[in-house]
Amino acid sequence: EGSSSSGAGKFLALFAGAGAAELANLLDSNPDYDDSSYGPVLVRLAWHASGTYAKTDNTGGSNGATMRFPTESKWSANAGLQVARDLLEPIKKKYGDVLSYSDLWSIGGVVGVQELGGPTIKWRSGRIDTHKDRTVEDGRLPDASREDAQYSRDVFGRMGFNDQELVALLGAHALGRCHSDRSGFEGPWTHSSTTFSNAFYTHLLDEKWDVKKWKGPKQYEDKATKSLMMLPTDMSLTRDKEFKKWVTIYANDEEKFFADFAAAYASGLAQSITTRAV
Ligand code: CCH
Repeated sequence: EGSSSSGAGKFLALFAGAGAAELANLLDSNPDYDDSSYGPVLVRLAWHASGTYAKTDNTGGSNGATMRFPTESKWSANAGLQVARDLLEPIKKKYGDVLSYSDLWSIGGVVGVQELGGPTIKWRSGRIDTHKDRTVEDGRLPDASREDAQYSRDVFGRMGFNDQELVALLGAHALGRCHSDRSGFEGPWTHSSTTFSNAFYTHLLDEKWDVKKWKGPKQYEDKATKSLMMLPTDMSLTRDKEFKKWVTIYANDEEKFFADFAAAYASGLAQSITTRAV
């Protein structure tokens, strides 16, 4: 990987040693947090920093770290991500001369996936923190209450992802949980929310899903245990023929899921640097 003038090459060298271990150590630094890992919320931070990308005009994306500014950090979609940004702050303090927030947040997601048993993700550096004027308009991150497949296809299409990549990326919901005080939704997708696996797809296909009866926003719960959840956007994957084809492939072949997830996540984290000069 060619290093840029940002000093990222130096960081990569550091990161391969002490930095990587320090970042990894942060993940289980608080046994009282959720299911005792910050991994899932780091994976989400990296995704939300990147998921604003629009391929047509190269706006948004991980390059720039505009979520540092209140305009973007206060979007309802980003509720709860302060936890992840604060967690990474000591690393920024220590390595800040060679490490931008945008590189740090993206590598946080990579370390999160890897430390929780997921595939190795190719990561590249070179993101530069930009001005708050580069913040894009709210509404680019997907709205979980939308159940029509075309909505998700359009949002991920704007980022440059096809159906297969969209379905592969959604498999990250094997990790972590919804928090009623963040998104309004509640609960985990799998019984092992700190293990990266293809369980999101196997549950989607194997469980029977009912609309949860509660005062909160519409979400689904599994009939058998009532302890797992699916968002309306997640459920749309079983109702579209092309999406369901990929759900079935990934439910039956975890290795293929790992490979396809790694490729799509890596490209999502890098989109705005591969196409925009730094
Ligand atoms: Fe997600 N996600 N996500 N998600 N997400 C939530 C939590 C996580 C959507 C909505 C939500 C991706 C795609 C989508 C993670 C990774 C990815 C929550 C709960 C909502 C709502 C937030 C809360 O309450 O804390 C929607 C809608 C889409 C697309 O349609 C993609 C893509 C990824 C990564 C590749 C992870 C991880 C979490 C768990 C976070 C945690 O704190 O445990």
